[in-house]
Formats: sequence, C-alpha cells, structure tokens
Amino acid sequence: MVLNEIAHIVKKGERFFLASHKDPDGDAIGSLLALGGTLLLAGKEVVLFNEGPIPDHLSSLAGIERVVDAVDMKLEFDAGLVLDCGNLERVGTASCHLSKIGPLINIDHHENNSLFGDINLVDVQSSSVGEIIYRLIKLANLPLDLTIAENLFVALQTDTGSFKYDNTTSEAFSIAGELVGWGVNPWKISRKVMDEWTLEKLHILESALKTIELHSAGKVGFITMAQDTLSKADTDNLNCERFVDYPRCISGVEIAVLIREIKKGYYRFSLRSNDWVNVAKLASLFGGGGHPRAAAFSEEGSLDSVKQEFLSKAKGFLQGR
Ligand SMILES: [Mn+2]
Repeated sequence: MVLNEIAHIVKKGERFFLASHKDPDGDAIGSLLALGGTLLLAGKEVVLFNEGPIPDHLSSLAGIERVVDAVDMKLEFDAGLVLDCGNLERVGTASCHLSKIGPLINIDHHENNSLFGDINLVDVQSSSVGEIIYRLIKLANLPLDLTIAENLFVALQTDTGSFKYDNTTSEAFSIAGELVGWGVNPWKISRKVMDEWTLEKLHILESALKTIELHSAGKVGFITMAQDTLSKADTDNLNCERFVDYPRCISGVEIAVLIREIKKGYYRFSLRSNDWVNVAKLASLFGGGGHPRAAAFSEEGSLDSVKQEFLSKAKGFLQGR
C-alpha cells in the first residue's frame, strides 16, 4: 500500500522538502504546516514552501513563519512531498527544483491529478489532504500535538465547508472528532479561518450581491467582482472565494459561479455545483480542474464573451434534468 511506502520514507529520511499549491487555501496551508510540524517534532529537518500569497485568514496559523516562498537550490533532501496539487505546476516557481528531488511524493485528492510523482497517493475519497496526512501520522507513528491537530482541523474544516459539503464522510467526522479530542476548539478555528469578516469585506459583499444574475432557466447563477466596480478591494487578501455560496444557495441553481477580474480582461472562475453537474469536468474544458462539486479555471477576454462561452459549454452539462 502506497501510504505504507510513504510512512517508511518519512520515518527513515532526515531532510524533506514540502510544498503545496500557490494561492493556497486552508487545506494547502493546514496540511503543509501539520506535516512540517510532525516531522520537526520527530527531529527531522524540513523546508516548507508555498509561493503564496498567504491570505490574511491563514496568516496567523501556528508555524506559518516557517513557510518560505523562495528555494535554496544547494540544499539536498531525502524526499520531496507535494500536497494538494493536481499537477506539479500548481506549486509555482519551485516546480522545476522539485522535479529534481527524488523520490518525489505526490499526496492529493483531486480527481484529475496528473500523477506527476515517483510515488502517487491520490485518494479522491478523502475530504482533504489534511485527512490523508492524519492517516500518515498515525501509520508512521509520528508525534501529534495541539498545534498540529489545529492545523489538520483547519484543512478538514475548510475543504468540507465546515463539515457540510458532500465530501464530508463519516471518516472526516471521525478524524475531526479525534482532533477535538486533542484539544482543538472548532469555534476558535472557525472564527480564525472562516467566520471572522471585516466590515470592509461585508461592504464588498453588499456590492457583489447586486451583480448576481441567473441564466439557463435559473440553473446557473453568476456573482461578479469586476475591477471597475470593486477596484479598491484587495480581493485576494480578503478571501472572497466564499461569495460563490450566495448564488449557490438560490433555489433552482445547479451551477454557481464567482467571476473575479484578476486584471483587465483576465478572469478567474470559481465553480460550485449543488447536485449533479461535475464542475471539475466542466472546468477542464477551460484548462482548469478541481473536484466534482468545486472547481476553478482562468479565462481571457471581455466579460461578456467569457460569460457566453461558459454558458454555452455549461449547457451540455445541464441537459437531461
Ligand atoms: Mn484540498
């Protein structure tokens, strides 16, 4: 079993390079810090890489100061571990350096993972990479403390939308329960990483809500954050990703889309589905990817043209219902 093989490598080795995807979410940072934390506690050396930018809501997690965004090419490692990345490019600038580290271990749960590692542990049944890291810690008998438990909890809580998305399995609940047993306070973590907003962010939401529009007989809902309407908002740091939940909750909507204008004529689409559409497959038509119920891609053009193109491709996924 692959997890056994990885457990053996992390037990035996001394120096590890760990990385997770750029534009990180709670799973990318929580898993990175948790695996880094347990290996440090076991007396090993680690480099924790994330290209960033680290959003505000993740910037106070324990151990975040160890995360670097540049690589020292002279260092040598016993293994490289890449977390929560569907392909090696998701790591960003460190990807070419990482490809020279052997063995390269790919730990992920995205269904369109390109299996870029020498060892690939891609478990699409896992709610989060944090869940897989928890199993690795148990199997390898690595140390666990409250800080590591909190970082794992962040990974599970954010990737399951506070334990309500349909990736929330009994296994996810049972691991979360064990982490609470280690002293994790779910409300404290929730306030820290999910449910503590600034007044400024609420005002941005107020403007964004006015952009909601329905298409395809009410099955597609858009919420748009264009630069001219929301120009002052530092949308990355404010973590507006969850604004997509507002069109998603409208009765009859199957595909909800948050469209963010990253720069003039360049849009990031965050997709969610409620019931039957596999948005990972839909996003892959635009060179993106993700999970069946949550995916993303980027597209260039005018706002009208990118919306029209999306709606025409989405049509095929909505038929038959
Ligand atoms: Mn994840």
